[in-house]
Amino acid sequence: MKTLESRIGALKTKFDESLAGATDAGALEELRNEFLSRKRGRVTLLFEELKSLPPEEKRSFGRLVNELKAHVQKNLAVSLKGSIRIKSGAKGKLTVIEDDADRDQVDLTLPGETLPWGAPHPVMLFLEEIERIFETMGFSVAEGPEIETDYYNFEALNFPPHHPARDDWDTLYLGENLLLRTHTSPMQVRVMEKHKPPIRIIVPGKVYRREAIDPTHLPMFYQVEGLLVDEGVTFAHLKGTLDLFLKRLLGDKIGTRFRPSFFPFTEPSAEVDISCLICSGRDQACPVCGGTGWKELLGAGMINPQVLKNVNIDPERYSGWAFGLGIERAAMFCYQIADMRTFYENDLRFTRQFFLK
Ligand code: FA5
Repeated sequence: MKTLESRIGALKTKFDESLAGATDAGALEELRNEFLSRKRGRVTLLFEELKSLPPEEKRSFGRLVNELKAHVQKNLAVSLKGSIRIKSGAKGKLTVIEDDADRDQVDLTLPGETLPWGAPHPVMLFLEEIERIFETMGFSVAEGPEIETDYYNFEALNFPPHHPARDDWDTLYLGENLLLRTHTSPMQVRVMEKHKPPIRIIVPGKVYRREAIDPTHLPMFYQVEGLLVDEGVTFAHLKGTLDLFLKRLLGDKIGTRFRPSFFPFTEPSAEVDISCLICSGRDQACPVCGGTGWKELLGAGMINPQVLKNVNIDPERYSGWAFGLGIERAAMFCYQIADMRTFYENDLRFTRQFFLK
């Protein structure tokens, strides 16, 4: 056993010395053959010897031969991989030793690899534009949780349990009390709970709904909530602000229309339509406006006094308005896209063409 051990030790030393002297890929290949070739390799022959040993020696001898084999393989692999090895010569002169891994060598004269540029998603670019417009009007930007409680999403906004208006805002429930928010309006309550008037804020974010998907409806989309509370605030302020905002966002030619509507948390309530920029009312079969020439873009209204009471703001002294705008819906018109689903198909040919006007 001792002689076998010393033979293996000697072979390892020989291998290490030969490896240190191997200066090119040819020499490394020769070394590999000498030790590992299937017929006459030194390691292969040791395995042959193994067969004739008594069982008790086989185990310990086998382990040593396997260790030697692993040592040879590992060190040969490392040397072959090294793209360029630089050796210090006798007079300290550096020489570059080439091996067969030519493909790994660095050619400094070649142009570098170009990495693809990342860019914000068009919906995000559009959202930033909306934020900029409201910031110039003195609004600040806040964000809120996408997982909401029943209280903030519904109850504090005047939707008691079993209120039929809840049906329009069906969503995924996470347990009994938590749900994926169906609009950004819960943030009206959260903001008014924390801050006393004057309040002037917008809240962008994702919302979720049980929805039949079509060119203007998605089950997950972005909204921006707007909220203004102060003394002496009227519907005229709401109308003027939204009209100015929509013209700045979509251009002066845009037509706006306020239709009476119902939301439990605003009174009076309105839905705001803009003139259809896809067909300008000329296509009876327009997939966006259905030939009416108008498309709903947002819901709005004066904050219901009951909601103000819910957050301990005196409705005799203060009044306010709020609105909730669909971002993808507005972006469709801004970019003249006939189908909202295109935003989320991740087709780079589509997303790459966006830049703001
Ligand atoms: C609301 O969500 C109210 N929270 C808006 C509101 C806020 C009213 C403050 C009063 C005061 P509505 O469900 O209509 O309302 O949605 C608002 C806007 O979101 C719509 O006008 C539309 O632009 C967009 N929207 C609604 N459903 C979808 C959908 N499934 N896919 C894409 N956009 C949608």
